[in-house]
This record gives sequence, structure tokens and C-alpha cells, in this order.
Amino acid sequence: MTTNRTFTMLKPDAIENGNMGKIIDMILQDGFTIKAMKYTRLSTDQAAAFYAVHKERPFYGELVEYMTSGPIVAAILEKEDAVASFRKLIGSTDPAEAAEGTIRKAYAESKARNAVHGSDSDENAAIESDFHFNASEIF
Ligand code: FUP
Repeated sequence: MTTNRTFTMLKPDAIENGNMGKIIDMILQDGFTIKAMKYTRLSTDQAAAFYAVHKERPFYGELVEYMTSGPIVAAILEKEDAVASFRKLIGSTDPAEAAEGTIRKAYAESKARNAVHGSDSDENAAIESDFHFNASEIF
């Protein structure tokens, strides 16, 4: 079953490079509405838990270190077929492979510093949203 919500984070490189506003604008222009949004910084425990699925991958340590290196923006987004639609908008993990017009094509630096996260399934979108937001923070 597909739902109409997904979860995103604008990663430390996006904030550091001053691309926060431009990326949020691309998201809104693509037809998403914002259900929840938070400017925050992940602790090492939070980042390790969020990326636990990648624990065995060689880049896990660096990924956790990078994701805690500066503030991020976490958000819940709504649109029809949100997960697939947002994955299309952000583009491939590797910016060298990301299609023209995608957020990663425009703003990602590398596979690690790739500007934005997008949930890869409805199930993970719900888990990741719950990880960052209480029911009272979602509108
Ligand atoms: P994506 O779903 O497109 O964010 O990509 P993956 O699930 O494959 O990877 C999760 C995160 O791991 C990426 F956002 C960035 C990081 N990563 C690396 O740091 N190096 C890699 O070679 C691949 C992924």
C-alpha cells in the first residue's frame, strides 16, 4: 500500500553551503506540502540508530560522523505517492548519476555529502517520521 507521506532530512552539507531555502523551495514547487519541520542537530546515538540498517557497510562510521557534524532540517512531506515522487525529485545517491533537475544534481557534492535524505519505503517513512516527531508536532 502506498501512503501520501515521506520523510526527509536536509543534510549538514546543504545547510553549510547555504542551500536550505533553495532546496525547500524545490520541494514546495514540486507539489509537496510540509506536515512537520525541525531545525536540529543529531547526536551520535541518534545518527547511529537512524542509520543502523547500514551498520555493516564500510561507510557507516563516516556516515554517522558526517550526519552529526552540523545542523540538519528534518521534515515530513505530503503528496500523492510521496515516497516514489520524492525519490525522483532528489535523484540518485551519487550526484554524478543524478538526473538533470533533481536536488542532488543541483546541490550534492558526493555520495556521502549528498544534500538530502528521502525515505525508501512507506514503512521506513513512518519509522523515520516517528523517530524525529511527536504526534503534536505534525500538522
Ligand atoms: P539513498 O537512499 O539514496 O540516500 O542511499 P543509500 O540508502 O544507498 O545510502 C544511505 C546513505 O549512506 C546515503 F545517503 C549516503 C551514505 N553513503 C555513503 O556515505 N557512501 C556510499 O558509498 C553510499 C552511501
